[in-house]
Amino acid sequence: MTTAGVRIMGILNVTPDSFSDGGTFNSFDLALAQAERLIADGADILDIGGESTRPFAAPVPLAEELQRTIPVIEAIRRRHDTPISIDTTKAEVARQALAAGADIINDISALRHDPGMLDVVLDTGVPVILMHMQGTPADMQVEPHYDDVVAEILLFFEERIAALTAGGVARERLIVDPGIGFGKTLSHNLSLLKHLHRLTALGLPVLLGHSRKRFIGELSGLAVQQRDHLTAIVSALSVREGVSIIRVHDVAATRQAVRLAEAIASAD
Ligand code: 8Y7
Repeated sequence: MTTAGVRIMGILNVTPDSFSDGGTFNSFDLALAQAERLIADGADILDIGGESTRPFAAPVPLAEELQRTIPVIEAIRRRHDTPISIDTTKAEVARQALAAGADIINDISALRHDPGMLDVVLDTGVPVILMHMQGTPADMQVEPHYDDVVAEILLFFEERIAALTAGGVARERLIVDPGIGFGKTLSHNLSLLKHLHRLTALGLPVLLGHSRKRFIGELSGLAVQQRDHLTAIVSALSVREGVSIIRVHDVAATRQAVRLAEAIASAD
């Protein structure tokens, strides 16, 4: 089996709500320092987001999201060539982020939230990550239900891919992501991880975003800051399932896990 070229996306959250002074100056410096760390650890892509997408999170106003993300993208781009993805569901944020030097759109709504997003994709031709989510961040963890989670997510992507290619988007620009934790119970998440290879049948790169997520806490009892070693194990397993991009907080541990999984996969 070949696993060549698995890429690691380092997570850069710019969400000042976690700081007591609420100041964006503080979050700007912290974000830049974190970006330097992710790049030094070997991130292939930086995913920059200014919109909290945790379950039950309140939406972030446009001006606030722009103020959080655009200066950080500009500052990173002045210093580094590392590809940047903009984690947003808003067309205006995506447009300004791309103008500031971002290269990829990471839209957790799979281009369903903002009708203007399609034009941004058509105008710029950048790659787009389409993530599956049942519901919205505000209600997604209220009794998620599927008859067959893998089949339904495959169908969701077939429909999204058909709609977007009919709208003029090149199929080769699309990346699919099952959206671990977005409107899924523990057993839904585990089924998706077990059958991840079935998503590769779409013929598009698959991205996995499992880092430190609640399903790991549910299985282990570990707090969020203590989940990086279990995240790395899931990363190694996902390499065997054929994923192309792994979205994580701890890039250094992921790099080691991917190298190990690739070495085993390429043995005689
Ligand atoms: C994902 C994501 C988050 C994911 C993609 C977290 C922004 C929650 N998760 N984007 N974003 N896939 N594509 O815990 O799984 O990181 S936010």
